[in-house]
Amino acid sequence: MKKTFLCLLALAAVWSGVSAQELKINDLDYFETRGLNVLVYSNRYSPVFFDEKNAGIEIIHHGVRTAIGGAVRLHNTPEQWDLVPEIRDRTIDRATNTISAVLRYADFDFDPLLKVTPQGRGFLVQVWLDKPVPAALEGRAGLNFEFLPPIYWESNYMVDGRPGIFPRYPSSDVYMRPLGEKIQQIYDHITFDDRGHGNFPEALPIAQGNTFVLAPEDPEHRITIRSEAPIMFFDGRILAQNGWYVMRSLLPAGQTGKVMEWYMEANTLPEWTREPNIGFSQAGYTTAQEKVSVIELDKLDTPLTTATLMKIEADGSEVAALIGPARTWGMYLRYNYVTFDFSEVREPGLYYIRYGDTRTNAFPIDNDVYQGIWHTTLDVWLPIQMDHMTVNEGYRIWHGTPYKDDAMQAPTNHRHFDGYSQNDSTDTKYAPFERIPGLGVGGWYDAGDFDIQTGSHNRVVGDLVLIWETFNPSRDMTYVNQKTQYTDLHHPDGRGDILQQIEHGALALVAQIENVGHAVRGIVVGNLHQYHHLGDAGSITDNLPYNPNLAPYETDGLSSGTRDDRWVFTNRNPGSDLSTAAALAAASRALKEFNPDLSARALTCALKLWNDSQEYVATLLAPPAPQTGAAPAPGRRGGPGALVDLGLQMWLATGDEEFKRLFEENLWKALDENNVAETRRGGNTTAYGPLVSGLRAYPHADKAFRDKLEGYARAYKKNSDEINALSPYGVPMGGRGWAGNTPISQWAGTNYLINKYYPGVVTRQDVLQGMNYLFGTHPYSNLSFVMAVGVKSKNVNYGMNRADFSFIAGGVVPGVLFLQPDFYENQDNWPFIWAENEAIITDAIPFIFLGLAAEEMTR
Ligand SMILES: [Ca+2]
Ligand SMILES: [Ca+2]
Repeated sequence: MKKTFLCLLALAAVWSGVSAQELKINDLDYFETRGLNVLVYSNRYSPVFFDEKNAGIEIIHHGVRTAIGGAVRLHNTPEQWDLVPEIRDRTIDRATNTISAVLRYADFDFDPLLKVTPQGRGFLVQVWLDKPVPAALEGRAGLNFEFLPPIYWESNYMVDGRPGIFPRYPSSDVYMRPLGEKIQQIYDHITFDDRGHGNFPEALPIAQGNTFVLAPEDPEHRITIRSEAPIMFFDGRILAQNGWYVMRSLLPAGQTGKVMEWYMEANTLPEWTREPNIGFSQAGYTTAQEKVSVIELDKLDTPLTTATLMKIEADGSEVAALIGPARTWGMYLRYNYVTFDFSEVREPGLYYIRYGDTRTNAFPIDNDVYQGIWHTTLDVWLPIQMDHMTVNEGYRIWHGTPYKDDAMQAPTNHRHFDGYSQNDSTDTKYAPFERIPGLGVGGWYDAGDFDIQTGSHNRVVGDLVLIWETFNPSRDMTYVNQKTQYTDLHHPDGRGDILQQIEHGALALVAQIENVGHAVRGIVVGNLHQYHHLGDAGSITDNLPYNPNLAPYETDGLSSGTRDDRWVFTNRNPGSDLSTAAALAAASRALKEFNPDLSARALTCALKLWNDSQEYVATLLAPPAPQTGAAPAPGRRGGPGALVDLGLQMWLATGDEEFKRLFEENLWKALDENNVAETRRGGNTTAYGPLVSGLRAYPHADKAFRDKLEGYARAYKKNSDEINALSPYGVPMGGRGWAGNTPISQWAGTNYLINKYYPGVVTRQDVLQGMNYLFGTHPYSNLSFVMAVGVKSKNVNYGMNRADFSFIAGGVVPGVLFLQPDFYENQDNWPFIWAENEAIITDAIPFIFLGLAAEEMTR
């Protein structure tokens, strides 16, 4: 075996004569050659979600990120919540063309050094140790690399010359080990439900050898790995559907120095350039609107000087409608951009764009392209997310009624795995694990993980009321029955769907205040083996309240001995109380006639939260403490901004002048404190939240208020323009940690409100530009980010049906995720990257608003 290995090394030395293929560290500190990038810890593991499959040594192969997770790992097939190394140190050494990283597993005092150095046509990955592998990690610590399964589906591999087929679906072997041998997962949570057997599964390799070639038949994706230590091939999907293909070699016991070396070689196509990505709106354009395609080019591609808009007639014949200049925009991150303006084409019809040999799919130009553009999101996506409901569509049940056993008090001093925690107090009258009654009502999944996040619910209810009060949409395509907990799609019931959704959100929030006494952080499953649920949420729990007098898995038909009821994280947060009060005050207005009883209860709850918060409000109103170098007092965190929306919503709900004063005084303070267009970080809506509140007050305000607000609207427009000019897309790009579609929708929606009251300040185009972006004028691809809306949209999203590589129509995905140092990505063959593909409720509602705005503006 060793002899073969040496021969192959000699062969590699011959190939290495092709110097054009050599990887070099570029200005952005990653290895680059034409068609190939190797990133060494440019991206790190998440401190909250751990292994997001965005960290380690990563390979961008012909423009697509196909391999990740190059690291010393402790498992054959690491799951999201298995221990991840910290990165203690990362060194770029240009003199030796080496990037190295010191990894650390603190639990084992284990600090392997990883070194990556180009050699010949490939690169070496080495593991160096000061001390031998700790005894507890012998046979556990290994050099791993993970490969994206769909890239290698329908192709083969070769291990030491023997062929094999990449498994399209996982069915390789596993074996069970006693639980005592399990390396703890994050915070001692556990992903595997052992049903009381005290064991856990571990994957066995599919193949093993010293030379492993992925896809020998496919020059675009062929990768060769050679190692003196055997390389094992595992299918990570056997334990977790979001697992990747794993290549792994175990580190030897009892050795120090260079203990492992892989030679890796990713084949590159000669003179490869990435196919142009012609960005345009998959929803099409109105005849009068601005129409600019943004064409994303490989930086080595020679830009063409023209592009063509082709018109397609009913008989299939084609004619050039416009040959226009492809104007240089320039470099943005890793690509070069040109734009093609075809605004002058106003004749309704079907068109496509041709740029060199690349052509887009056909799309419409017509005056009604935005009419009803929001219907799928309201009619299909949002009702499917309804918690505490059976949701039916035609012949299909999307899910049964989930969480009939909601919910129990979370234990004290508990650190949960999804960002929740409970301190040493419950802040309620309930004991840990005691049932809190009345919570099995209302709310929405959020969204891939089925929890009730109160903060998101506040925003959704507030945004739905904004939609109701701005556009008054009476659309009724959904049957909702709260009494029988049954929702039926495409089944009008004589009641407006927006109001039914506001009611559904208000029911969940009111239930918290009435039964807990204040707003809670959220309601979520307590066991990690429940949390990663895929499919119908109606089966996450047994829907029977927990009964400690029964044994686990035993039931008397009314209760159960399995402690699977969701937990309520109840620590009181006055900032959260205020935003819940604002949402409930807003809901009380919208529901006044629709559901008078719930409307009154919502207002009572809002006033209770307000009255309970006076001490906290005083800290918000106090002048800022002089800077002492210490962290700001926690009470100041929200600043006056926390009172703006609260004051507005309470004023509009009660007519009380006290609230009007509270709103106005804090509005100007908040607008002065915040750079109102500071949206580029993505997800930060508080900065322009006060401006939206100000605009909402416009119809109720006097001339002095309106004139003063106009100044801030102008400042917002100026700042937005500066941010938007940073990219060729003309929108506030974000996307660090979580992709940026929500702030882009909100920015465009805010522009609608400004245009409505101050038409000279922003144009209609500032609204429609948000639509152009969401519908395909964006980096990476030109698919619509609104599932099933537009001619071509994304094929997968991170929803309840993600394991089926499917989507839920009308959902809006987060969009392009920024990966350090220069790569925007939105995978469409792999739904599991949530920061790109998880359609969430707080993204859907701003899109409905924007859709109604575009519909009205172009009617
Ligand atoms: Ca209805
Ligand atoms: Ca239960």
